[in-house]
Amino acid sequence: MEQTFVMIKPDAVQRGLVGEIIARFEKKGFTMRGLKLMSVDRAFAERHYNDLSAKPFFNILVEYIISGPVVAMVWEGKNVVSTGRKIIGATNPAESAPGTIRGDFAVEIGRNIIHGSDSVESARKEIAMWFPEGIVAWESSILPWIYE
Ligand code: DAT
Ligand code: MG
Repeated sequence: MEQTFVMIKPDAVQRGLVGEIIARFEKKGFTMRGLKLMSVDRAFAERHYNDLSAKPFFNILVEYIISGPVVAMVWEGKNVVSTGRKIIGATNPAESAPGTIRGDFAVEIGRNIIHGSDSVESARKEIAMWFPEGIVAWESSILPWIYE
């Protein structure tokens, strides 16, 4: 089963949106395999966003991610990487559709409240980096009601 890494950013933690965001993935039918509140340091945030290091907004982005605690999660399910990105919505909340997390709760690109892996390969790398201790092995008992 596919897995993705999702991070609730510091603005959403401050705004009390953690429960709402988790509920969207839960109610969809995905399985939570990892969950922790943590603060990350600059070097860690820079490594997470390594692919964007040449972008002019890189430093602002890193400052944002280290500005408060974040919630790191692993979600599992069929096509969870691409479906998770759809649940999250477009990068710029000005273009995120209503009904998506960013479309419903965010206004600006620099406060877009959530991260989700963009491919199965990035998910693998991000899960290894954010959950070096491993994720939780369990099987949801409702899977036969989600999958035919
Ligand atoms: P996403 O988070 O949708 O995967 P991304 O990986 O391209 O988007 O960029 C990572 C984050 O960087 C994004 O959530 C917000 C910020 N960002 C992206 N493009 C930006 C831009 N043009 N100006 C300011 N911040 C930007
Ligand atoms: Mg990205």
